[in-house]
Amino acid sequence: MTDPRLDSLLHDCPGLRLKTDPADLEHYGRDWTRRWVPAPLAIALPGTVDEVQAILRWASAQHVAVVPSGGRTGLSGGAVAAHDELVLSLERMNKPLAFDAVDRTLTVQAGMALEAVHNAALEHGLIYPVDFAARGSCSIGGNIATNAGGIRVIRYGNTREWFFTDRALQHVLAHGAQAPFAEVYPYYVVTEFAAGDEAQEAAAMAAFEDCMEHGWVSDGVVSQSDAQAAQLWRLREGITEAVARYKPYKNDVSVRISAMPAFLAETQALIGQAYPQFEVVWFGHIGDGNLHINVLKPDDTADTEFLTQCEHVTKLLAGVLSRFDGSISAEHGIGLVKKGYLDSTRSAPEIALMKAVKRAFDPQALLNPGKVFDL
Ligand code: 2HG
Ligand code: ZN
Repeated sequence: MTDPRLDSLLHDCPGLRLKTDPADLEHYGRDWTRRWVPAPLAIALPGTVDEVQAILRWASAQHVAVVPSGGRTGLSGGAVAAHDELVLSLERMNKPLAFDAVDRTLTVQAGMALEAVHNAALEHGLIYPVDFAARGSCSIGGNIATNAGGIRVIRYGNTREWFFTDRALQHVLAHGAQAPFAEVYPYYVVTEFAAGDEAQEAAAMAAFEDCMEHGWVSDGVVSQSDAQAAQLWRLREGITEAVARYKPYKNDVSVRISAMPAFLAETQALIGQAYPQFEVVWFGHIGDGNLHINVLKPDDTADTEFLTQCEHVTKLLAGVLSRFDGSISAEHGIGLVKKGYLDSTRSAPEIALMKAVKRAFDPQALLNPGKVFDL
């Protein structure tokens, strides 16, 4: 161990698992944004709450900043460690702790993967309905920290509606998925109904037929098995992975559902004018007013040039959002990607209050510093 700070950490927390290999520093120092160069001091992998407490006591005494780390599937630079911070990975703290049959609550450690939480709930006959594509690797602690997908569940706990354009579909198909229709349509919606019995299933079919009759829907396919349902979900869930190679600049915005048609029209016009040279992939969770606008980087455009152009448009977009009373962060959190735009959708008194809360819990500003604002 070369850095004397780590000897002192091990002195205060004997037996703590630490990683310092360059490959580990890189792996644990970044999230899916891939924009910042990871440069943490080391990775601590505590196995118990006592160890977490000892690490934080040490960090506070030594004035070392700490970045908590789960599955690092975040898309807004919230889990990046690029300034000599200690990464506190919760990956070993991934177990269920308790189940209360009367309260119907499941208590789990923060590093448990979302999918494992689903399975643990199912074992007790319960459903944990929050769900998204990164379920196998993202952790429940990060989900809660960013409120990820917390408002996706639109009705009765597990009816979900998602929205996406043909451009998005083309990328997923190029990535190996199977086309749902022979025809090409401008927009696609995947809808999942939680039908408890045949009457509810018939009501879902009637709703679909009604949409066809009104001309709101041009075509449709209904899954006949769990495997087919999974194939349909793949068309939506595979988008992020399918476009990842283009290093997309991600906007993650929301407005009230009633404001969505007007907001969409204005934003599509703005983006069409501002980015004629870039491919823009739209998708999201239309049922809760949440849109992901991914701008793809052309291979021949330099990273910094691309970023400068995208940030310019994000400022314009922030202006539109503020008029629509929307938010620059629907569900991915603020992070390094969006902290510069926080004041476009949060007022000065709101930000002052948020800072006061942060200061009360973290007076030395050592806990994941600078990820929402600078103190
Ligand atoms: C989703 O809705 C995730 O699939 C990722 O929130 C969105 O990649 C994105 O921009
Ligand atoms: Zn999303």
